[in-house]
Amino acid sequence: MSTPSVFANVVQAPEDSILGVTVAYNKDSSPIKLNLGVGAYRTEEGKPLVLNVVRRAEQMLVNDQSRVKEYLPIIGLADFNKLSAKLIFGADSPAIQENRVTTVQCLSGTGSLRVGAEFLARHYHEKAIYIPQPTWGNHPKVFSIAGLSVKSYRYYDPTTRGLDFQGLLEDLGSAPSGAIVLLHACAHNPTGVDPTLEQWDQIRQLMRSKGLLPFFDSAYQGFASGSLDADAQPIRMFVADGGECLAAQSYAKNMGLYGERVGAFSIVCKAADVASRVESQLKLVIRPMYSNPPIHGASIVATILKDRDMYNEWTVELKAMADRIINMRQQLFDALKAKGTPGDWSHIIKQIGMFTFTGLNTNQVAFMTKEYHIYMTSDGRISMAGLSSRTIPHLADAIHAATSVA
Ligand code: PLA
Repeated sequence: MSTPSVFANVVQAPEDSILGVTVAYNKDSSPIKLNLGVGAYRTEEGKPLVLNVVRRAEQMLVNDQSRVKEYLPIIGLADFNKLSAKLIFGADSPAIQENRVTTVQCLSGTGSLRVGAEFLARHYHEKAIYIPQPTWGNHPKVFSIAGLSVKSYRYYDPTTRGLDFQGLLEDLGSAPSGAIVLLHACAHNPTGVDPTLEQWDQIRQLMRSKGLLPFFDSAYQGFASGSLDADAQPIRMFVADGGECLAAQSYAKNMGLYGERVGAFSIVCKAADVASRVESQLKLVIRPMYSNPPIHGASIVATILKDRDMYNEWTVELKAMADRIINMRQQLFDALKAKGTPGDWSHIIKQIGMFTFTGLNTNQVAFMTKEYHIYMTSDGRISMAGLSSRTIPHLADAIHAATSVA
Protein backbone atom coordinates (compact mmCIF):
# COMPACT_ATOMS: atom_id res chain seq x y z
CA MET A 1 0.00 0.00 0.00
CA SER A 2 1.50 3.33 -1.01
CA THR A 3 -0.16 5.66 1.50
CA PRO A 4 -0.53 4.80 5.20
CA SER A 5 -4.03 4.37 6.62
CA VAL A 6 -5.78 7.59 7.56
CA PHE A 7 -6.45 5.81 10.87
CA ALA A 8 -2.83 4.87 11.46
CA ASN A 9 -2.63 7.11 14.52
CA VAL A 10 -5.62 5.60 16.29
CA VAL A 11 -4.39 4.23 19.60
CA GLN A 12 -5.48 0.95 21.10
CA ALA A 13 -8.18 1.57 23.74
CA PRO A 14 -8.27 -0.45 26.96
CA GLU A 15 -11.04 -3.04 27.40
CA ASP A 16 -14.07 -2.01 29.45
CA SER A 17 -13.49 -2.68 33.15
CA ILE A 18 -16.58 -4.91 33.39
CA LEU A 19 -17.34 -6.26 29.90
CA GLY A 20 -13.60 -6.72 29.30
CA VAL A 21 -13.61 -9.38 32.04
CA THR A 22 -15.80 -11.56 29.80
CA VAL A 23 -13.42 -10.99 26.88
CA ALA A 24 -10.52 -12.29 29.01
CA TYR A 25 -12.64 -15.18 30.32
CA ASN A 26 -13.57 -16.27 26.78
CA LYS A 27 -9.87 -16.52 25.88
CA ASP A 28 -9.10 -18.86 28.81
CA SER A 29 -9.17 -22.53 27.80
CA SER A 30 -9.14 -23.96 31.35
CA PRO A 31 -12.08 -26.29 32.10
CA ILE A 32 -12.37 -24.88 35.64
CA LYS A 33 -12.69 -21.24 34.57
CA LEU A 34 -15.41 -19.18 36.23
CA ASN A 35 -16.80 -15.80 35.15
CA LEU A 36 -17.97 -13.69 38.11
CA GLY A 37 -17.40 -10.40 36.30
CA VAL A 38 -20.52 -9.14 34.57
CA GLY A 39 -23.78 -9.22 36.52
CA ALA A 40 -25.63 -11.85 34.56
CA TYR A 41 -27.84 -14.43 36.25
CA ARG A 42 -26.89 -18.09 35.86
CA THR A 43 -28.76 -21.22 36.97
CA GLU A 44 -27.40 -23.84 39.39
CA GLU A 45 -26.08 -25.52 36.24
CA GLY A 46 -24.19 -22.35 35.32
CA LYS A 47 -26.42 -21.65 32.32
CA PRO A 48 -28.07 -18.35 31.28
CA LEU A 49 -31.77 -18.34 32.14
CA VAL A 50 -34.68 -17.38 29.92
CA LEU A 51 -37.71 -17.05 32.21
CA ASN A 52 -40.65 -19.35 31.42
CA VAL A 53 -42.98 -16.40 31.39
CA VAL A 54 -40.77 -14.70 28.81
CA ARG A 55 -40.83 -17.81 26.59
CA ARG A 56 -44.60 -17.88 26.94
CA ALA A 57 -44.94 -14.20 26.00
CA GLU A 58 -42.64 -14.67 23.00
CA GLN A 59 -44.72 -17.62 21.81
CA MET A 60 -47.88 -15.54 22.03
CA LEU A 61 -46.25 -12.74 20.06
CA VAL A 62 -45.04 -15.12 17.33
CA ASN A 63 -48.48 -16.74 17.07
CA ASP A 64 -50.23 -13.40 16.72
CA GLN A 65 -50.43 -12.98 12.93
CA SER A 66 -51.78 -9.46 13.29
CA ARG A 67 -48.43 -8.22 14.57
CA VAL A 68 -46.30 -6.22 12.15
CA LYS A 69 -42.80 -4.76 12.17
CA GLU A 70 -43.70 -1.11 11.66
CA TYR A 71 -41.62 1.56 13.42
CA LEU A 72 -42.68 2.36 16.94
CA PRO A 73 -43.28 6.02 17.82
CA ILE A 74 -40.13 7.94 18.89
CA ILE A 75 -40.95 7.35 22.56
CA GLY A 76 -41.70 3.66 22.03
CA LEU A 77 -44.59 1.36 22.82
CA ALA A 78 -47.37 3.25 24.64
CA ASP A 79 -48.54 0.26 26.72
CA PHE A 80 -44.99 -0.54 27.74
CA ASN A 81 -44.41 3.03 28.92
CA LYS A 82 -47.62 3.16 30.94
CA LEU A 83 -47.00 -0.22 32.56
CA SER A 84 -43.35 0.56 33.31
CA ALA A 85 -44.34 3.75 35.14
CA LYS A 86 -46.87 1.77 37.18
CA LEU A 87 -44.27 -0.85 38.00
CA ILE A 88 -41.80 1.60 39.41
CA PHE A 89 -44.00 4.32 40.91
CA GLY A 90 -46.83 2.03 42.07
CA ALA A 91 -50.21 1.27 40.50
CA ASP A 92 -51.96 3.87 42.67
CA SER A 93 -49.37 6.62 42.30
CA PRO A 94 -51.05 10.04 42.37
CA ALA A 95 -48.32 11.36 40.04
CA ILE A 96 -49.47 8.89 37.35
CA GLN A 97 -53.16 9.58 37.98
CA GLU A 98 -52.53 13.32 37.65
CA ASN A 99 -50.63 12.78 34.35
CA ARG A 100 -47.52 14.35 35.80
CA VAL A 101 -45.24 11.52 34.62
CA THR A 102 -43.69 11.17 31.20
CA THR A 103 -42.15 7.81 30.35
CA VAL A 104 -40.19 6.94 27.22
CA GLN A 105 -38.97 3.52 26.12
CA CYS A 106 -35.18 3.44 25.85
CA LEU A 107 -32.33 1.03 25.18
CA SER A 108 -32.23 -0.73 28.55
CA GLY A 109 -30.85 0.96 31.66
CA THR A 110 -27.82 2.50 29.96
CA GLY A 111 -29.84 4.07 27.16
CA SER A 112 -32.35 5.42 29.70
CA LEU A 113 -29.56 7.04 31.70
CA ARG A 114 -28.09 8.50 28.55
CA VAL A 115 -31.37 9.98 27.30
CA GLY A 116 -31.99 11.42 30.77
CA ALA A 117 -28.50 12.89 30.89
CA GLU A 118 -28.88 14.51 27.45
CA PHE A 119 -32.22 15.99 28.44
CA LEU A 120 -30.76 17.45 31.63
CA ALA A 121 -27.75 18.86 29.81
CA ARG A 122 -30.09 20.70 27.43
CA HIS A 123 -32.91 21.77 29.71
CA TYR A 124 -31.75 21.90 33.30
CA HIS A 125 -29.95 24.89 34.75
CA GLU A 126 -27.46 22.99 36.92
CA LYS A 127 -24.92 20.76 35.15
CA ALA A 128 -23.31 19.15 38.20
CA ILE A 129 -24.33 15.55 38.87
CA TYR A 130 -23.19 13.85 42.09
CA ILE A 131 -22.59 10.12 41.84
CA PRO A 132 -21.78 7.78 44.74
CA GLN A 133 -18.21 6.78 45.44
CA PRO A 134 -17.85 4.04 44.24
CA THR A 135 -20.52 3.45 41.60
CA TRP A 136 -21.16 1.45 38.42
CA GLY A 137 -18.14 2.14 36.17
CA ASN A 138 -20.21 3.38 33.26
CA HIS A 139 -21.99 6.16 35.20
CA PRO A 140 -19.27 8.83 34.95
CA LYS A 141 -18.83 8.16 31.24
CA VAL A 142 -22.54 8.29 30.40
CA PHE A 143 -23.02 11.57 32.24
CA SER A 144 -19.88 13.38 31.18
CA ILE A 145 -20.25 12.49 27.51
CA ALA A 146 -23.75 13.99 27.63
CA GLY A 147 -22.28 17.27 28.87
CA LEU A 148 -22.90 17.06 32.61
CA SER A 149 -20.18 17.78 35.12
CA VAL A 150 -19.54 14.68 37.24
CA LYS A 151 -18.81 15.04 40.98
CA SER A 152 -18.96 12.40 43.67
CA TYR A 153 -20.38 11.97 47.16
CA ARG A 154 -19.09 9.64 49.86
CA TYR A 155 -21.07 6.40 50.01
CA TYR A 156 -19.07 3.40 51.13
CA ASP A 157 -16.86 3.02 54.15
CA PRO A 158 -14.26 0.27 53.55
CA THR A 159 -13.49 -0.08 57.26
CA THR A 160 -17.07 -0.99 58.21
CA ARG A 161 -17.89 -2.36 54.76
CA GLY A 162 -21.12 -0.43 55.19
CA LEU A 163 -22.68 2.90 54.32
CA ASP A 164 -20.75 6.08 55.11
CA PHE A 165 -24.00 7.80 56.00
CA GLN A 166 -22.37 10.76 57.72
CA GLY A 167 -20.08 11.34 54.74
CA LEU A 168 -23.03 11.07 52.36
CA LEU A 169 -25.05 13.66 54.27
CA GLU A 170 -22.08 16.01 54.51
CA ASP A 171 -21.27 15.80 50.80
CA LEU A 172 -24.86 16.24 49.65
CA GLY A 173 -25.23 18.98 52.25
CA SER A 174 -22.40 20.94 50.66
CA ALA A 175 -23.45 20.31 47.04
CA PRO A 176 -24.63 23.45 45.22
CA SER A 177 -28.38 23.98 45.39
CA GLY A 178 -30.11 22.42 42.39
CA ALA A 179 -27.38 19.85 41.70
CA ILE A 180 -28.45 16.49 40.28
CA VAL A 181 -27.88 13.45 42.50
CA LEU A 182 -27.62 9.95 41.07
CA LEU A 183 -29.10 7.40 43.47
CA HIS A 184 -29.11 3.61 43.08
CA ALA A 185 -32.74 2.66 43.75
CA CYS A 186 -31.73 -0.64 45.38
CA ALA A 187 -28.93 -3.22 45.36
CA HIS A 188 -26.16 -0.64 45.00
CA ASN A 189 -23.56 -1.67 42.42
CA PRO A 190 -20.77 -2.54 43.23
CA THR A 191 -21.04 -2.41 47.05
CA GLY A 192 -24.31 -4.25 47.78
CA VAL A 193 -24.86 -1.65 50.52
CA ASP A 194 -28.22 0.18 50.59
CA PRO A 195 -29.49 2.86 53.00
CA THR A 196 -32.28 1.79 55.36
CA LEU A 197 -35.73 3.29 54.75
CA GLU A 198 -35.13 5.69 57.67
CA GLN A 199 -31.86 6.78 56.10
CA TRP A 200 -33.56 7.17 52.73
CA ASP A 201 -36.05 9.50 54.32
CA GLN A 202 -33.27 11.60 55.80
CA ILE A 203 -31.60 11.74 52.38
CA ARG A 204 -34.90 12.79 50.85
CA GLN A 205 -35.46 15.56 53.42
CA LEU A 206 -31.95 16.91 52.96
CA MET A 207 -32.23 16.80 49.15
CA ARG A 208 -35.62 18.49 49.10
CA SER A 209 -34.52 21.18 51.54
CA LYS A 210 -31.57 22.01 49.26
CA GLY A 211 -33.47 21.63 45.99
CA LEU A 212 -31.23 18.76 44.82
CA LEU A 213 -32.70 16.83 41.88
CA PRO A 214 -32.96 13.02 42.37
CA PHE A 215 -32.09 10.81 39.40
CA PHE A 216 -32.69 7.16 40.28
CA ASP A 217 -30.96 4.32 38.50
CA SER A 218 -33.19 1.27 38.94
CA ALA A 219 -31.36 -1.66 37.34
CA TYR A 220 -32.28 -4.29 39.94
CA GLN A 221 -35.94 -3.83 40.95
CA GLY A 222 -36.98 -7.13 42.55
CA PHE A 223 -33.44 -8.47 42.72
CA ALA A 224 -32.62 -7.00 46.13
CA SER A 225 -35.46 -8.28 48.29
CA GLY A 226 -37.33 -10.48 45.82
CA SER A 227 -40.23 -8.00 45.98
CA LEU A 228 -40.81 -5.48 43.21
CA ASP A 229 -42.73 -3.14 45.52
CA ALA A 230 -40.24 -3.25 48.39
CA ASP A 231 -37.33 -2.49 46.07
CA ALA A 232 -39.14 0.53 44.61
CA GLN A 233 -39.86 2.01 48.05
CA PRO A 234 -37.06 4.63 48.05
CA ILE A 235 -38.25 6.04 44.70
CA ARG A 236 -41.86 6.08 45.83
CA MET A 237 -40.88 8.06 48.95
CA PHE A 238 -39.43 10.79 46.75
CA VAL A 239 -42.45 10.81 44.44
CA ALA A 240 -44.87 10.89 47.38
CA ASP A 241 -43.64 14.30 48.53
CA GLY A 242 -44.79 15.86 45.27
CA GLY A 243 -41.35 16.94 44.07
CA GLU A 244 -39.60 16.19 40.81
CA CYS A 245 -37.81 12.91 40.27
CA LEU A 246 -36.11 11.10 37.37
CA ALA A 247 -35.82 7.34 36.97
CA ALA A 248 -34.01 4.99 34.59
CA GLN A 249 -35.41 1.46 34.56
CA SER A 250 -33.84 -1.69 33.16
CA TYR A 251 -35.49 -5.04 32.45
CA ALA A 252 -32.11 -6.69 31.81
CA LYS A 253 -31.82 -8.38 35.18
CA ASN A 254 -35.30 -8.64 36.63
CA MET A 255 -36.84 -10.08 33.46
CA GLY A 256 -33.61 -11.59 32.15
CA LEU A 257 -33.90 -9.56 28.93
CA TYR A 258 -30.23 -8.47 28.85
CA GLY A 259 -29.55 -8.51 25.11
CA GLU A 260 -33.05 -7.36 24.16
CA ARG A 261 -32.13 -3.92 25.55
CA VAL A 262 -35.43 -3.00 27.17
CA GLY A 263 -35.72 -0.07 29.55
CA ALA A 264 -37.62 3.10 30.31
CA PHE A 265 -36.81 6.63 31.36
CA SER A 266 -39.34 8.63 33.35
CA ILE A 267 -39.56 12.16 34.61
CA VAL A 268 -42.06 12.96 37.34
CA CYS A 269 -43.05 16.60 37.04
CA LYS A 270 -45.12 18.88 39.24
CA ALA A 271 -47.85 19.49 36.66
CA ALA A 272 -49.34 17.70 33.65
CA ASP A 273 -48.64 20.50 31.17
CA VAL A 274 -44.96 20.51 32.16
CA ALA A 275 -44.77 16.73 31.70
CA SER A 276 -46.23 17.04 28.23
CA ARG A 277 -43.70 19.70 27.19
CA VAL A 278 -40.87 17.69 28.70
CA GLU A 279 -41.98 14.69 26.63
CA SER A 280 -41.93 16.77 23.45
CA GLN A 281 -38.28 17.65 24.20
CA LEU A 282 -37.37 14.03 25.00
CA LYS A 283 -38.45 13.22 21.45
CA LEU A 284 -35.94 15.75 20.15
CA VAL A 285 -33.22 14.02 22.18
CA ILE A 286 -34.13 10.55 20.93
CA ARG A 287 -34.87 11.13 17.24
CA PRO A 288 -31.31 12.04 16.14
CA MET A 289 -29.79 9.41 18.50
CA TYR A 290 -31.53 6.24 17.28
CA SER A 291 -34.85 7.49 15.85
CA ASN A 292 -37.08 5.08 17.77
CA PRO A 293 -36.59 2.00 19.97
CA PRO A 294 -36.86 -1.71 19.04
CA ILE A 295 -40.22 -3.44 19.24
CA HIS A 296 -39.61 -7.00 20.35
CA GLY A 297 -38.37 -6.70 23.94
CA ALA A 298 -40.86 -4.00 24.87
CA SER A 299 -43.67 -6.18 23.50
CA ILE A 300 -42.55 -9.04 25.74
CA VAL A 301 -42.57 -6.78 28.79
CA ALA A 302 -45.95 -5.25 27.95
CA THR A 303 -47.47 -8.71 27.38
CA ILE A 304 -46.32 -9.85 30.81
CA LEU A 305 -47.15 -6.68 32.73
CA LYS A 306 -50.69 -6.37 31.42
CA ASP A 307 -51.81 -9.92 32.18
CA ARG A 308 -52.42 -10.67 35.86
CA ASP A 309 -51.57 -14.34 35.52
CA MET A 310 -48.34 -13.73 33.63
CA TYR A 311 -47.37 -10.94 36.00
CA ASN A 312 -47.77 -13.32 38.93
CA GLU A 313 -45.74 -15.98 37.20
CA TRP A 314 -42.99 -13.41 36.66
CA THR A 315 -42.90 -12.41 40.34
CA VAL A 316 -42.49 -16.07 41.33
CA GLU A 317 -39.60 -16.58 38.90
CA LEU A 318 -38.02 -13.29 39.98
CA LYS A 319 -38.24 -14.28 43.65
CA ALA A 320 -36.60 -17.61 42.83
CA MET A 321 -33.64 -15.80 41.24
CA ALA A 322 -33.31 -13.44 44.22
CA ASP A 323 -33.54 -16.38 46.65
CA ARG A 324 -30.88 -18.36 44.80
CA ILE A 325 -28.50 -15.42 45.06
CA ILE A 326 -29.18 -15.08 48.80
CA ASN A 327 -28.56 -18.81 49.13
CA MET A 328 -25.21 -18.45 47.33
CA ARG A 329 -24.23 -15.75 49.84
CA GLN A 330 -24.89 -18.12 52.72
CA GLN A 331 -23.06 -21.01 51.07
CA LEU A 332 -19.97 -18.93 50.27
CA PHE A 333 -19.91 -17.48 53.79
CA ASP A 334 -20.25 -20.97 55.31
CA ALA A 335 -17.49 -22.34 53.06
CA LEU A 336 -15.02 -19.61 54.09
CA LYS A 337 -15.90 -20.01 57.75
CA ALA A 338 -15.44 -23.77 57.54
CA LYS A 339 -11.99 -23.27 56.03
CA GLY A 340 -11.01 -20.73 58.66
CA THR A 341 -10.15 -18.17 55.98
CA PRO A 342 -8.58 -15.12 57.67
CA GLY A 343 -10.87 -12.10 58.06
CA ASP A 344 -14.50 -11.31 58.79
CA TRP A 345 -16.67 -12.38 55.86
CA SER A 346 -20.05 -11.46 57.32
CA HIS A 347 -20.46 -8.74 54.68
CA ILE A 348 -21.07 -11.52 52.15
CA ILE A 349 -24.40 -12.28 53.81
CA LYS A 350 -25.18 -8.68 54.77
CA GLN A 351 -24.78 -7.15 51.31
CA ILE A 352 -27.77 -6.92 49.00
CA GLY A 353 -28.40 -7.72 45.36
CA MET A 354 -26.36 -9.27 42.62
CA PHE A 355 -22.85 -8.49 43.86
CA THR A 356 -20.56 -9.00 46.80
CA PHE A 357 -17.94 -6.31 47.25
CA THR A 358 -15.42 -8.72 48.74
CA GLY A 359 -12.71 -6.35 49.91
CA LEU A 360 -10.14 -8.37 47.91
CA ASN A 361 -7.52 -6.05 46.43
CA THR A 362 -6.26 -5.84 42.84
CA ASN A 363 -3.32 -8.15 43.54
CA GLN A 364 -5.53 -10.76 45.16
CA VAL A 365 -7.95 -10.59 42.23
CA ALA A 366 -5.05 -11.00 39.76
CA PHE A 367 -3.77 -13.98 41.78
CA MET A 368 -7.19 -15.67 41.72
CA THR A 369 -7.48 -15.17 37.97
CA LYS A 370 -3.97 -16.44 37.28
CA GLU A 371 -3.98 -19.43 39.64
CA TYR A 372 -7.68 -20.37 39.80
CA HIS A 373 -9.07 -19.06 36.49
CA ILE A 374 -11.68 -17.05 38.36
CA TYR A 375 -12.61 -13.81 36.59
CA MET A 376 -13.98 -10.72 38.34
CA THR A 377 -13.61 -6.95 38.20
CA SER A 378 -10.33 -5.66 39.66
CA ASP A 379 -12.14 -3.84 42.50
CA GLY A 380 -12.94 -7.23 44.05
CA ARG A 381 -16.60 -7.30 43.06
CA ILE A 382 -18.02 -10.76 42.39
CA SER A 383 -21.32 -11.56 40.76
CA MET A 384 -23.12 -13.86 43.20
CA ALA A 385 -25.58 -14.67 40.42
CA GLY A 386 -22.78 -16.39 38.50
CA LEU A 387 -22.09 -18.88 41.33
CA SER A 388 -23.56 -22.30 42.02
CA SER A 389 -23.21 -24.93 44.75
CA ARG A 390 -20.83 -26.71 42.41
CA THR A 391 -18.46 -23.75 41.96
CA ILE A 392 -18.50 -22.36 45.51
CA PRO A 393 -15.79 -24.72 46.85
CA HIS A 394 -13.48 -23.61 44.03
CA LEU A 395 -14.11 -19.93 44.79
CA ALA A 396 -13.65 -20.51 48.53
CA ASP A 397 -10.30 -22.26 47.86
CA ALA A 398 -9.20 -19.31 45.73
CA ILE A 399 -10.23 -16.65 48.27
CA HIS A 400 -8.58 -18.67 51.02
CA ALA A 401 -5.33 -18.91 49.09
CA ALA A 402 -5.44 -15.24 48.02
CA THR A 403 -5.96 -13.96 51.56
CA SER A 404 -3.42 -16.35 53.06
CA VAL A 405 -0.53 -15.65 50.66
CA ALA A 406 -1.09 -12.50 48.62
N1 PLA B 1 -27.10 0.70 36.08
C1 PLA B 1 -26.45 -0.14 36.91
C2 PLA B 1 -26.29 0.25 38.34
C3 PLA B 1 -25.97 -1.36 36.42
O1 PLA B 1 -25.33 -2.17 37.26
C4 PLA B 1 -26.14 -1.69 35.07
C5 PLA B 1 -25.60 -2.97 34.51
C6 PLA B 1 -26.84 -0.78 34.27
C7 PLA B 1 -27.30 0.41 34.82
C8 PLA B 1 -27.10 -0.99 32.80
O2 PLA B 1 -27.74 -2.12 32.48
P1 PLA B 1 -28.45 -2.33 31.07
O3 PLA B 1 -28.06 -1.22 30.18
O4 PLA B 1 -27.94 -3.63 30.59
O5 PLA B 1 -29.89 -2.33 31.39
N2 PLA B 1 -24.45 -3.48 35.10
C9 PLA B 1 -23.88 -4.80 34.73
C10 PLA B 1 -23.58 -4.91 33.27
C11 PLA B 1 -24.86 -5.89 35.10
C12 PLA B 1 -22.75 -3.84 32.66
O6 PLA B 1 -21.75 -3.39 33.26
O7 PLA B 1 -23.11 -3.44 31.54
C13 PLA B 1 -22.62 -4.99 35.57
O8 PLA B 1 -22.03 -6.07 35.49
O9 PLA B 1 -22.28 -4.08 36.36
